[in-house]
Amino acid sequence: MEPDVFEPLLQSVREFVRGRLVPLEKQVDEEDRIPDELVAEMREMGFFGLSIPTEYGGLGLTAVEEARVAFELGWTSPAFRSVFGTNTGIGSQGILIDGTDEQKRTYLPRMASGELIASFCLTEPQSGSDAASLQTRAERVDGGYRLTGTKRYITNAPRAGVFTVMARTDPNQKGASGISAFVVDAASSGLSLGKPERKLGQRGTAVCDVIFDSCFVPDAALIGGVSGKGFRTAMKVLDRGRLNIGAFCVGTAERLIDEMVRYADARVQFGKPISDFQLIQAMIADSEVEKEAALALVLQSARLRDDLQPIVKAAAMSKYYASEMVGRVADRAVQVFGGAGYIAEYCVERFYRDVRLFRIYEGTSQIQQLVIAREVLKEHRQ
Ligand code: COS
Repeated sequence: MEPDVFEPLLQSVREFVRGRLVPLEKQVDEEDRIPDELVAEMREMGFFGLSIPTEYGGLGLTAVEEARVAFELGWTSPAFRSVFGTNTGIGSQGILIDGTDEQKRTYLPRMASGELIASFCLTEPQSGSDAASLQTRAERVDGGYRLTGTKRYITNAPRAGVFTVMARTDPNQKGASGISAFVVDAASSGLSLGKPERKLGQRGTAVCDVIFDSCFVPDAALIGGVSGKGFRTAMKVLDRGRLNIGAFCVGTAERLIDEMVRYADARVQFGKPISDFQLIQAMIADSEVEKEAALALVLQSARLRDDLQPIVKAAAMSKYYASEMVGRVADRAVQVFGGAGYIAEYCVERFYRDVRLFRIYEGTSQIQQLVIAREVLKEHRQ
């Protein structure tokens, strides 16, 4: 995007986040739902199509531009982003990266407009970090496949109109090669949803099981029209998703530092604002340094992606470092607030709960470490 188009867009996102979303954070946390009128406003702002190419009706942002938008969005509760985050991320990317032209034309424009919510089904009750061990079956039948199995903790499933589903098409291949990816309509017969989960944080984000009971999907639903490639599709989708989570964490850390500083300036103990005390300053300094380091890492990784370079290691490093970083920053924010930090009246209590998930979903910190180490070992052995 031209800077004279992108910069005003970024400014309008910032104003919407700070003026419209921040005042609703507490309500969303308490009611565990996003107001409908807000979803309509997000559609108007183009949020659902941030990363979807313009030819399919999206804004077609580059990875760097998307990261900069995520820095702004990270300023507020992650529940708001979850409304459209699967459309710009893991719900649409399988089709975008590996889908056929027809699949792209059929789904992406409606995802970009927000008319259709997309969601991503990889995790299962017995398959989390070991994604290649998934057990959901896709049996070949006349004209298509029948899917049977349960997908667990699926973000946005209660709102979704379509799912990207990873299922095993070759029961003789126990690992990654036997897995294929499908686009499955939420209205398909044999597809049902579990009850919405109650969670530690990120209230307002909708999460539940997606259950397939001999659910028929036509041949046209196979992503890319080829079987056995679904695991790789899922991994490519996650590479991109991880980069985005890293960016979002940077924005949240910025917000937490802002909260910390404002509180420390206002709170008086021992006759002066606690921001005058060096032990408080140390927490602010450490948070700022780590946030800036994460920001640099995320932007560098996004540039690699824009240059069409491999981002497996860069995306894993961004998510790993930024999610751990924001966990530490949230912890310090609670500490600076003292007793108030533990009270729900203050937003740091909520952010402390919300950021915990960043170290888990789209690959735990331990999986990121494993991915990073594998890549480093490969590079050095070469
Ligand atoms: N991009 C493209 N292809 C990839 C890839 C990537 N990022 N990562 C792996 N692959 C390919 C590999 O090249 C390999 O292909 P070949 O058999 O042709 O060589 C295949 O996929 C299997 O990869 P690998 O052997 O690395 O699989 P593992 O079972 O060892 O698993 C991890 C790899 C652990 C990294 C993977 O299962 C993972 O990311 N787990 C976490 C899952 C997750 O993030 N879940 C979150 C829920 S979704 S919100």
